[in-house]
Amino acid sequence: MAVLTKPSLEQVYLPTPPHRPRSYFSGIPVVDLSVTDSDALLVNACEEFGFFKVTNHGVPKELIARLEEEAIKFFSLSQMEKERYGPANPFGYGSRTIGGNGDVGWLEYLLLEINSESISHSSLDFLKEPRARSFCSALNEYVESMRKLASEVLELMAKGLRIEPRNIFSKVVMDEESDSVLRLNHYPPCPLLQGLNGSMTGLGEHTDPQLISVLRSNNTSGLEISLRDGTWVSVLPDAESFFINVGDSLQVLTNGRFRSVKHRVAANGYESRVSMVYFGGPPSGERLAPLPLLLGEGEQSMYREFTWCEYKRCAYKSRLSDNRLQQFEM
Ligand code: GA4
Repeated sequence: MAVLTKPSLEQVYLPTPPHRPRSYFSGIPVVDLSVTDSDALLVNACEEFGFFKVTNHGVPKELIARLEEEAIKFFSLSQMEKERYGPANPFGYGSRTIGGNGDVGWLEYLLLEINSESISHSSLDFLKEPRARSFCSALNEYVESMRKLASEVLELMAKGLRIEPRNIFSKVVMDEESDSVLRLNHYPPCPLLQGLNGSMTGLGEHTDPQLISVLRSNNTSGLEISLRDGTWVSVLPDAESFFINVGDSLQVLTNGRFRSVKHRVAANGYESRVSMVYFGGPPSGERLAPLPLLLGEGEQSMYREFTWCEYKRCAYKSRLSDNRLQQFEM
C-alpha cells in the first residue's frame, strides 16, 4: 500500500480506544441454518442488532479458501502493478481512499460489480488477463453461493415476519438486474499501532445501503458494531461462519423494524485482516418503500418511496458516516 502523505487524523483515529480488543461482545446472535425454526431468532436479531452470524451455511470451505487465496495473490502484487487497476471509481482497486468524498482508511480493496449473476470483467481490467482465469472462476462460484445464501436468509426473514410470498425480499436480490457488489478487503498490519494502546480506523463507521451484506473474514479481529444505545462492541472473528448485516434498503422495506447496523473496522497492529463481502442490492429501477403488509393498523410509513438508483446517487455524494436515509424520512 502506498504511504499516506497527508493523513486526515480526525478520520483515521477512532475516538474510542483501545483496539486490540480485550474482550469480545458475547451477545451476537447465532443462527444455525440447519435448524428449521431459526426464523424467529433471526427476526429478533434483525430487530435488536441488524446483525447476526450464520453457521451450517453449506458454502464449501474449499471455495472460500480458494477465493481468499486468489485475493491474497492479487494484494501481494507490487503496489505499482495494483495501481494500474485503480483507483476504484467506484469499481476497481482502491487503496486508502473510500468513495469519492474524502474518506480514508487503513486498507486496500477490490470493488467488483456483479452483472446478471457473475462478476463483470469491466469492473477490473485485471480479470481480462489470462493470468486471472482461476481468480475469475473462484469469484463467479463464490458469487453464486452468496446469492443463494443471501436469498435463503432473506426468505427466512419473510417467514419469521409471517409475510407472503416468502420470496418478497429475496426476489429483489435474485433478480437478473439486481445491482449487487462484491468487495475484497485487505487490512494490512499497521506498524504505528505496534506496542501502543491506540487505535486506527481500518474502515470508518457506516451503514450499508443495500438490503443485505454477507461477510466472511479470516480469523483477524477488527469488526465492530454499534448497539442500540450507541456502544461500540468488537465481534469475535470466525472464519468458518458468515456474518449478516441488515442494510438501509431492508430497514426501509420493514419500516424501521429491522435495523441497518452501523459498523466499522479497526486496524490491527500485527496481523492482516482479509474479508470478502457480498452486498445484495435491488435492480436500479426498483421502488423502495415500507411494505404495506408490514404496516400495523394506523402505523405511518417512516419513508417516502424512492428508487434504488436515486438512493445510490445520494450515497455516492455522501461521506461514509453520514445518515443517508435521513433525507428520505417522512
Ligand atoms: C458501503 C457499503 C459498500 O462497501 C459500498 C461502499 C461504497 C464504496 O466504498 O464505494 C460507499 C459506501 C458503501 C457508502 C457511501 C459511499 C459509497 C463509499 C461511500 C462513501 C461498496 C457501497 O455500496 O456503499
